[in-house]
Amino acid sequence: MDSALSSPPSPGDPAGASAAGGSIYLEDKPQTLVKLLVAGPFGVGKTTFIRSLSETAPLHTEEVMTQTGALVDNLAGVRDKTTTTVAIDFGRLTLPGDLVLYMFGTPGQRRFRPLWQDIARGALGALVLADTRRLADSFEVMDMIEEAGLRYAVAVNSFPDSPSHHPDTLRDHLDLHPDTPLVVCDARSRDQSADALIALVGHVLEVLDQQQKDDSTPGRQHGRQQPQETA
Ligand SMILES: Nc1nc2c(ncn2[C@@H]2O[C@H](COP(=O)(O)OP(=O)(O)OP(=O)(O)O)[C@@H](O)[C@H]2O)c(=O)[nH]1
Ligand SMILES: [Mg+2]
Repeated sequence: MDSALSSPPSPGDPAGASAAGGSIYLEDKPQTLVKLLVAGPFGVGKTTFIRSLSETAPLHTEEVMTQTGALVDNLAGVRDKTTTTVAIDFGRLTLPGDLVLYMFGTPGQRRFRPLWQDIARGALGALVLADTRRLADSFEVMDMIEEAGLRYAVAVNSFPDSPSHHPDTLRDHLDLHPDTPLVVCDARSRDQSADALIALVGHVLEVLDQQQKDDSTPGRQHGRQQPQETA
């Protein structure tokens, strides 16, 4: 597993499939299927991220935005945006080592909580996208993820006019647990997006590994939160 995580999938050829042009069918061999969420506030780059990484033509549910939406969604930093995702994004990425990641892009606003809870079922972890121009906008989704007991990593997307901060400052602002991975990425870059997702997968697998070790320790209590099912 480590080897799969230490070498990001080659752009355009993760495990033999080309981005957005690969076979929609998985190879006929044992593979580990993992469901992950890509979550974050309005306009932070969720659709872009999944589009950059998916080896099959990603599913998107983009619709033209209306004036009404401006009343509820913060348009700061995304003034030129003309469409928004009205349901989910979905994409797939196969990593070397027969690990198949299913990515579900979900809105981060709390008003979508019922939808969010359905999509989150069975997920192993979540990648939270954040923008330094409006870091606090990611808090709602981080809260929902924590309430759902999911492990997560944070990817700070680089937009041209986003202020850059030292990672320690970002961690402080986001109030991250020391173990929670934080990466900076440009969601339009396949390599950088892959690195962000791999940071999440590495974190989730480490946690699961530790939990398995703890569970096999004689006399250990099982009262804490259990790992999520895989898809
Ligand atoms: N410079 C830069 N632009 C980005 C990045 N990620 C996304 N964008 C741009 O930001 C805009 C919004 O990106 P989307 O992928 O639509 O964001 P989203 O989170 O899916 O938006 P909603 O579904 O409406 O919540 C698009 O014009 C992207 O090209 C990034 O990392 N860097
Ligand atoms: Mg979107």
